[in-house]
Amino acid sequence: MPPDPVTMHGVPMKVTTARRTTTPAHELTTFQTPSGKLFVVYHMGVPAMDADAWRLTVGGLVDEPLALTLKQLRDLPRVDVRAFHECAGNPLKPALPVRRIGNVVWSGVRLGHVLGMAGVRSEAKYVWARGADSGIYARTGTHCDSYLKDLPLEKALRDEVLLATELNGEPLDEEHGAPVRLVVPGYYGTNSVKWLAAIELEQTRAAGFYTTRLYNDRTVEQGIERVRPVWAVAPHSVIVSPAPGQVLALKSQRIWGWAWGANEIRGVEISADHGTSWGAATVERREDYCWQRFEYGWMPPAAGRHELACRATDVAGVTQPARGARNETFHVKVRVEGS
Ligand SMILES: Nc1nc2c(c(=O)[nH]1)N[C@H]1C(S)=C(S)[C@@H](COP(=O)(O)O)O[C@H]1N2
Ligand SMILES: [Mo]
Repeated sequence: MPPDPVTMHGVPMKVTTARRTTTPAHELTTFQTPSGKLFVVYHMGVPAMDADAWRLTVGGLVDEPLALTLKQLRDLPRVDVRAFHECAGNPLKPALPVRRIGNVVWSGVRLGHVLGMAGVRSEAKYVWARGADSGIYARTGTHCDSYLKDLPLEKALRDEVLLATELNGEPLDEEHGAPVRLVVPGYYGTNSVKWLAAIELEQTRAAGFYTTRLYNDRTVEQGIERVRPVWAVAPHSVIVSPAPGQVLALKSQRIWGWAWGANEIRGVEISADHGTSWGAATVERREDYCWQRFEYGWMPPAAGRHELACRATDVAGVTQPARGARNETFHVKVRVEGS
């Protein structure tokens, strides 16, 4: 038997405070976001990982528990997955849009490959993933002995879900989860557990702070409270150009940006009149789990201040709401000069 994963969390913390960085949409000018421009989020700090001592334990409802070294993991078949990466935002204010987004290439081993080696028992329904970080979630003062998340086994077995060791072709750096992190394309970033230490196969959802108190969207439908785990990413879009406050000439302008979601985006619309009318942008097809570029030709009706908005609709027909959600419609204010 591998060691009980809980006892592995003797990993000392190198940094003991949270960090959250955001790159504004108008700086996301390239299809692949350079690692230095990719947002960073951690809730408790950065653990002092020792790559030589690192083991990934795989336990719970499996035929053969594993404890893989980094070398053993690296010797398994390696794949690349290109995907958008989006933070769900402040888990205490789930309706607040933060628009932490990027589009990167992850490389590593399919989680499904390792689960196949361990042999998942038929009773298993969820995969629990634990990071080696521990400490205090400062916003509530809650102490946690690990960052524990879960996802449905069905999603965990999909080809895009990786035990990643590289970001944009370089070894992961410590802030992005070195030596190994989970990556769950199509799901919010919170599920992509960094500094991965243990995988457990279970029948139920995990009873941790980050899976019960935080990261569950609560809505009331016909008087009944519904709780939805913050898993699949809702359709979302941002305008990259023009930038906020940009001064434009009174002539035809190209508006462009990115749209993404768990499902492919089938359309993006632009409004320059506070949502009274919308025009269809052209949208590129999706590759892997990447964001999709959209473009729209806009003729400013007059000089003066204007507000541009964009909203995406996915192939299931779901559209970004006007307000009150983390994926609410994005707006940018510009000024048009000329006669
Ligand atoms: N172990 C661990 N994994 C974590 C977190 C964390 O605090 N601890 N934060 C999550 C959140 S909320 C996000 S949005 C992503 C951010 O990944 P990045 O910093 O590599 O962009 O990591 C996720 N994985
Ligand atoms: Mo996040």
